[in-house]
Amino acid sequence: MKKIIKSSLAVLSVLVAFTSCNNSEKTASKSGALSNNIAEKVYVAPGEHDSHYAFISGGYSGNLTVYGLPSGRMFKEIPVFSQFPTSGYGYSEETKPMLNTSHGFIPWGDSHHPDISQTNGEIDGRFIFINENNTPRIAKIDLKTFETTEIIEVPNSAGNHSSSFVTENTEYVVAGTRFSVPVPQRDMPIKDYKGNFQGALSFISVAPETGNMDIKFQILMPGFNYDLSHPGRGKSHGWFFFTTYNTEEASTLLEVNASQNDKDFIAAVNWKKIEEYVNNGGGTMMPAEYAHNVYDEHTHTATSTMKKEVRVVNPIDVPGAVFFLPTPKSPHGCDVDPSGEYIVGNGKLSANLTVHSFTKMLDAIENKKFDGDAYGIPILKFEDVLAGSVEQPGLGPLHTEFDGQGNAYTTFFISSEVVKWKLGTWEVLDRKPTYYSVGHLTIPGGNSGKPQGKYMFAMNKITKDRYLPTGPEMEHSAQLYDISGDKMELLLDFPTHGEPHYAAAMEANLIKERSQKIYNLEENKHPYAAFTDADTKVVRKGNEVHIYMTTIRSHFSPDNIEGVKVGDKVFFHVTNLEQDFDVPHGFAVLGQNTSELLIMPGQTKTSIWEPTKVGVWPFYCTDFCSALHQEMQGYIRVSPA
Ligand code: CUK
Ligand code: CUA
Repeated sequence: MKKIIKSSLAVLSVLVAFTSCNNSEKTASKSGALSNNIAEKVYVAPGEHDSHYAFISGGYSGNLTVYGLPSGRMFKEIPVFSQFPTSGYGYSEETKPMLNTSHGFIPWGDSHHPDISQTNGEIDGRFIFINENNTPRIAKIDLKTFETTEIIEVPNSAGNHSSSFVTENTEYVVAGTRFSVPVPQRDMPIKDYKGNFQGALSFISVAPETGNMDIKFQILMPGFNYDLSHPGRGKSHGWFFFTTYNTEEASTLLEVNASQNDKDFIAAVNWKKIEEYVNNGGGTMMPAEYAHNVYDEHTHTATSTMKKEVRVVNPIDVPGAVFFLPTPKSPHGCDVDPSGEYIVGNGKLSANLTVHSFTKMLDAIENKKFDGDAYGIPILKFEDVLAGSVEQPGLGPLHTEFDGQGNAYTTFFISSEVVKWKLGTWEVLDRKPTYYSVGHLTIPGGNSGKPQGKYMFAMNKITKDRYLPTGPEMEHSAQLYDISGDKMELLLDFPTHGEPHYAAAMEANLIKERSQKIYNLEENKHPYAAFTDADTKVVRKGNEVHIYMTTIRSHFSPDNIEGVKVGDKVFFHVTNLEQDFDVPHGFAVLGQNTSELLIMPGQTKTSIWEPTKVGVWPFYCTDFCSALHQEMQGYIRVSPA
C-alpha cells in the first residue's frame, strides 16, 4: 500500500514538472485566448466603472485588495492584519489596538479566505470577513467605508485555515483549525499527539444590525487537520461541512504518514442542533485568553478587550450533531452547490472528484447506517452518501465554484487547469489551461445560493513568464474567463498582490450605493478632535505633550510649535476639517519613527513622536492636496531636556 502511494506521488511530481515547462513554452509567444472582441470584453473606457468588485486575499501581506472586473484594475489595498504605512493603519494610536492579540501586538498576518455577508443566501455587500491563518483571527471589514472595523482572535485554534465562511443569513462566521493542538495548550511530548491533540471548530455569531462578532461556541473535535469548510444552504441550511486530512493523527506529515488512510473525512456539523444545545445551557466555559478588537466609527478609535473564557462543546454530548463522511485522499476544498444538495470534496491526491448528497446523508443518518465511529462520532458509509463522481477530470483538484446554471468549475493545481462539469450527470463539459498552477477560483456570488455567473477568475500560484520580469520575485497572477457561453474563454491576465488564496466578488451596484463618501465632522466624537482653529492647543501632562491640530487646504493649525523637550512624548492629534470627498491630508515630522498619518475628511488621527535631538524640525502634509500643498508645512522646536 505504502509503495503504491509513493510511486503515484512520484508520477504526480513528474507531471508537475512536465505541465509547468510545457505550458511556459506554449505561451511564451501567444496568449491562448484569441478572438477579436476579447479586448472589448475587458475594456472599461476612461471614466467608466467596472461592473463587479473583486476582493482578493493578500495572503502573507495580511491585507485585502480591491479590484474591478472585468478590467482587472486594482483600486485599493485595505489593511487588515498588517501595519500599513500608506494610511498609518496599525501605527496611529487609533488603529494600533486592532493588532492586539493574546500573544501581544502582532504587526502582520497571513490572510486566506474572504467571504461577503449574506441575506437569504444572497450576498448583500454589507461586510466582508477574512481569516488570519498564523495567529488565528477573523476580521470584519465594513463595505460602507472599506475599513477593518473588528478583529476577533480564535483561541484553541492553530492555523486558522478552514475559515472564514458565513452561513446564509450571516448568523455565523465559521473558523476551523488547520492544526490540532493540545487544548488547553500545555507542555507535552509531541509524539503523544494521537488521542491527545484536538481540533476546534469555532462558530462566531454575527449580530444582525451591527455585525458585532462573538464566539458563541467551539466544537472540540478529534485531532485531525481541518482544511476548508463550507456552509450548507437552502435544504442544507443549518449544517456546515469541513474537510479533514491526517485522520491518522500523525505528528509528522511526511507523505507516508499522512496518506496512509485511503479516505479521510468531510465532517458534517448540524450547527442548529448545537446552537439549541448551547442556548439551553449546554457546553462548558473554559478558560481561554483571546483579544476582541473593535473600531468605533464615531471616535475613529479602536479598543482592544482581552476575553477570558470561551464556551466549548464536546460533540458526543450532542447526539445527532456531528457525522463523518468518508472522502478519498486528503480532501482540500469543500464546496456546496447553490441548491445545498451537493457537497464536493476535492481529494488532492485523488484521481476523481467525490460529490456527496445531502439528501442521502440525511437518509443514512435517519436509518442509522453507520460504519463505526471515530472518538464516538458516527462514520457514514461512503456508498450511502455518494451522489456521484467526476471521473479522471484532471490532476490535483483543489476548489470548486458554481455558476447557478447547474455547472461546477474545479481547479486542478497539478494539471494547471479549470474544468467545467455538470452537476448530476458528472460529465466534463470543458477545460481550459491556467498559467500556472491554479489554487482557488472565484465566480461573483459563487459562494452563495445565487451566483452571478458571468465571469470566473483563477488565482495562480506560479507566474513565470506572464509579465515583464521583475527579478526572481513576481507578483502572483489572476486570469479572468468569460463563462457566459458553453465554453470558457480566457479574457485577461492581471497581477495580484501577496498570495491571492481566495477572493470574494459581486456585482458592483449594492456596494456602490452604500459606499460612504466622507466622515461627518459633526459626528466625530474623538476625544482629541479640534473642530475649528480656535480649538487647537498644546497641552502638557508631565512629559506628554498633546497637540490638538487641524488641517484644511492649505495649512496646519498650529504650525509653529514650541515648548517641547528631548525625552517628551509628543502626540499629534490631527483633525481633517475637509468635508469634500477624497481630500485627505497627510502628516509627518522629520525623524518620525512610527509612521505618517493619512487623515480622511472628518477624521481625527494621532501619531506619537519621541524627539531625540534638539533642533527646529519641519513637518508637512504628505498627500498632494491642492495647488498650495507645498505650503502645508510647519516647524516644531525641540529644546534640551
Ligand atoms: S488555500 Cu490557503 S493554502 Cu487552497 Cu484556500 Cu492556498
Ligand atoms: Cu494637505 Cu497636502
